[in-house]
Amino acid sequence: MIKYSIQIFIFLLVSTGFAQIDRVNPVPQEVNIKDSVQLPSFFNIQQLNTGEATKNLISTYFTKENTLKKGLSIRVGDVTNKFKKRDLKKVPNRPESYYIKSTKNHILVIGRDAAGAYYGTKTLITLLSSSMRPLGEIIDYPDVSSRGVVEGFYGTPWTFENRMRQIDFYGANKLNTYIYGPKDDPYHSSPNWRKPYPEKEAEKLKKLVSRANLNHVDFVWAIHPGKDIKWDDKDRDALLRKFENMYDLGVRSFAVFFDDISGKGTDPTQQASLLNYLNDKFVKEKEDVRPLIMCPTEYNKAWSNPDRKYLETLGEKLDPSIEIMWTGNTVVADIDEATMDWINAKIKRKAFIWWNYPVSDYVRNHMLLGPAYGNAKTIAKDLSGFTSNPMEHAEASKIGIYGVADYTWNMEGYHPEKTWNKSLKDLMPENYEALAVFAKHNSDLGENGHRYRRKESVAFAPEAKEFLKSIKNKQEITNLNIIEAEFNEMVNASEKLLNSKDNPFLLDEIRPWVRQFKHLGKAGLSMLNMQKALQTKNQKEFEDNYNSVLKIKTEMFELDSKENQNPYQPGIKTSSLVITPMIDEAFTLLTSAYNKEFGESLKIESNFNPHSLFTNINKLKEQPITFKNKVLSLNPPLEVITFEAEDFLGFELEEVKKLKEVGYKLEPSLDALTWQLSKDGNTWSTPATKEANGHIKAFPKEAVKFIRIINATDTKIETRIKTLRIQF
Ligand code: LTM
Repeated sequence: MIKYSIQIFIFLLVSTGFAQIDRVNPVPQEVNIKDSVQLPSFFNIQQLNTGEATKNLISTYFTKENTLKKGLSIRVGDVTNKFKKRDLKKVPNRPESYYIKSTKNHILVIGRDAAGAYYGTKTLITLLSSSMRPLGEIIDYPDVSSRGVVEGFYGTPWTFENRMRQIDFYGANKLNTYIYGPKDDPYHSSPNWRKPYPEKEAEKLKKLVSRANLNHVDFVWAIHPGKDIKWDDKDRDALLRKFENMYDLGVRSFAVFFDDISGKGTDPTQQASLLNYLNDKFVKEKEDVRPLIMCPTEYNKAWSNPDRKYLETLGEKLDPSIEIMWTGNTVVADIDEATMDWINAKIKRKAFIWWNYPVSDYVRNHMLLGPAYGNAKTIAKDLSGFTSNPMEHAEASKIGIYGVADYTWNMEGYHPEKTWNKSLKDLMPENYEALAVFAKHNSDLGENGHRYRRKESVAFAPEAKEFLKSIKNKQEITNLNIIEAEFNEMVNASEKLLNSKDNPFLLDEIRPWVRQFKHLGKAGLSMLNMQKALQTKNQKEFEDNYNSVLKIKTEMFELDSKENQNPYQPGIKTSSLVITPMIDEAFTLLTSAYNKEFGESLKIESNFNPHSLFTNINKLKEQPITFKNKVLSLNPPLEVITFEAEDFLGFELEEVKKLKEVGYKLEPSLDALTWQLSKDGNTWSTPATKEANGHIKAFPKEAVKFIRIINATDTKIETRIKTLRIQF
């Protein structure tokens, strides 16, 4: 018995040491740990010429209290320092790599360079955060050279505090690139890109750059001048001057974005010549500025026009040192080998990936909290960088970014779900189980114009299907307990999160969605009670629960109408792939069954939208529309839309109907498109219009079935659609 207990004790000691390895993110390339020993109380740490960032990192763990000459010897350095030849040989010959050797008597951390020593130290500190210390070796290096985030979304840019926390998070997870390019920063885009930042903003950017340096993160400042750039010396000098301003704030990496623009700014020859000029007159002259990055106008395959030879022109004319960004086969896409082969051949270099995940600027009523998955594990050698475009919710985006850190460091060893679990523990160490319940049911985007979807409620989906099938076929429900447990879990997890003090930054962002999720769990429980009451033929019980579902639905509607009100996708949607439709469908089925059985006529609420989009423009065919409070509207796309002659966009109504008002608004403010109305889709009339605050309105007198705006001219119109709506 004693022998058995000792064995368990030894096993626990060793496994505690091993468990620390699992905490290291990203997963190291090669780990040879065979044993572990008790963590000593004192260390004798020597830092050999490895730079400011490592020094700072060391001071976070090794303090006066645990440092002593007689302590365990730890030597941290890079390959230029004095180490034994056989140890130096173990350091991979690649940038940012490191080697850790941990023996009973000492520990070595050797980086290939300053970044490698920094990452090695980071790993070491994680290994030392337990009562046991592993013995063995770690040989590690990143697969992708530029790894990180492009803050490139539309919507409210991250705050200074958000960004400081992000940069620390990148350092902690071995991401080395942060591209600053929020679409709605007026000094990044038109027309203010020409002006320097106001003093207060400049001061903040300066602090961000220093913080990035302390985390071995390359702070890349991007400019977006294409909406109104003139290809003349004046604007070229304005751009150079702006780069000089940013250089003075400490920025040493720059990008120029030409995405989502129309008109003169899209010319590839002019773009290449501007970039080459900046390369010659700025990058080369400064000597300490890293290679430029550019985002092309045709940044995905679906949008590339073979006749125009835009990408080929960039490929030929742009200096080979300049990186070119790429989002894949479409705007929002996962990347595979064929994607890389196609683009790399055109641009004559390795593309720099701009992955549009977990960005939610085109589905703003959703939270995207699932695992980061879908990209091929074999493309490391084909790309020059990989950055994730996040949500405007900085803290919540860390779930996806944590996955990107692991994927880009060690593609072969990447397991999305495993890393997702680790990320939840990292973000909410106390309440990660509650966070997991919330996150697993809040990962899909709902219907969207980009047709990009994510898995959601994966384990629960078959149960939901089975449940609905049983109700439909009036069979016994065999998985009632499982369904009930899930709804209870939703309510309990929400309560835990709403009362949690664990990561207030995250809670502030997700709170309205958690409240909605709790309502949904409760609606589910009341729906189950309807089912039970129907079985026992208890009419009162059924109607009480029916009313309870309606009451909760009203609360959900109010939350959806008050919180997160933006002009694009306002509101709060939760669990929209599996659980919400399941509860809605079950509610309808149970109410009809009840009405039939008891001869009642309880109303069956339905959010069904009987109207549809009516367009011949490919880019818009999947664009969602919303029907709410007697208003039918297009969820406006963010990108520039081209209306060729005769191209149209509008709605087809369920039946011929009388309308109060129709209106559209374009950016720039144009009345170039013409309203047309029709009863049958063949014969069209043009109503009189009125302009009000940039909206082109009409007040149809006749009832109609088709309503559209059309390019009735013979030249193409490139524009952004801000609003398209009809009011009944
Ligand atoms: O993706 C690129 C290159 N540009 C924009 C982004 O700013 C935006 O965040 C994403 C997602 O909506 N789509 C874009 O077109």
